[in-house]
Amino acid sequence: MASSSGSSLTRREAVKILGAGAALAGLGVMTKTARAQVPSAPVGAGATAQPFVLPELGYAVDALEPHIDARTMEIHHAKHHQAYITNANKALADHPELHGLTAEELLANLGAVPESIRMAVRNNVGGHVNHSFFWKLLGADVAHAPLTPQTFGPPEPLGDAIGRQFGSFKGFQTQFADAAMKRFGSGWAWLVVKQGKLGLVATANQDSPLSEGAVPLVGLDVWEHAYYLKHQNLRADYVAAFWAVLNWRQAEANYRAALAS
Ligand code: MN3
Repeated sequence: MASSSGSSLTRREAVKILGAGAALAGLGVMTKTARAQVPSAPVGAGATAQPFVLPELGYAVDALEPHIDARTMEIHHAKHHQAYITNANKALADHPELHGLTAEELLANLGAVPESIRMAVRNNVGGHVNHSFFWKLLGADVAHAPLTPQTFGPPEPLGDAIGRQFGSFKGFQTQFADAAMKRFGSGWAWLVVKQGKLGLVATANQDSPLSEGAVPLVGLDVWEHAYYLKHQNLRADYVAAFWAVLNWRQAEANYRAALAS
């Protein structure tokens, strides 16, 4: 663990070093691509300290039935997410100079991560952050409510912002589903806020919107491991089911945090 190492830096020190682009040959941090000015990390999804550990789901694995099945949740959380965490910690183990950074800060400053571990950090820290975000966004308390705009429309001010940006809540749902369907292969569909404006993006693999300076508000894992046991090849069915388990209160909290940061 970094905290037991005499050579480890505090988070503040590490951020300062990454931001300053100082002479870091001895630490192995300095790269040609290190940015002169590292922006403060967008942390709308919360800050995750190292070493990374598997967060609790916050609800039973069968809580999202019938929309997302228990076996999928069990494997997705305990196996897939854990694997990202294990591999992320392994990649960072020999880089104590980075241990003071949160997962979100690493993703927001990938260019400053040593090239030898950059892809491992991008994929596995990304996987950890994305899945931690996803579990919180799903809600057992809304799983069995009827699919109506009245019960599922996002609360203000996010609901208002969605209406302004996408014309209507329905319009947003259509465009979000479209982004999720057009993401070829594995990846994620996102509702993000960037410089105060809402937008839709679809990322490949475990790439995070944080790496593009955007803060995720809603995200859907469209890797087959997220839906194949129940929905098989029918991604559209899974995307439709997502609306029944999406916890808009969490999305709203993400939005408020992003606007405040
Ligand atoms: Mn997944």
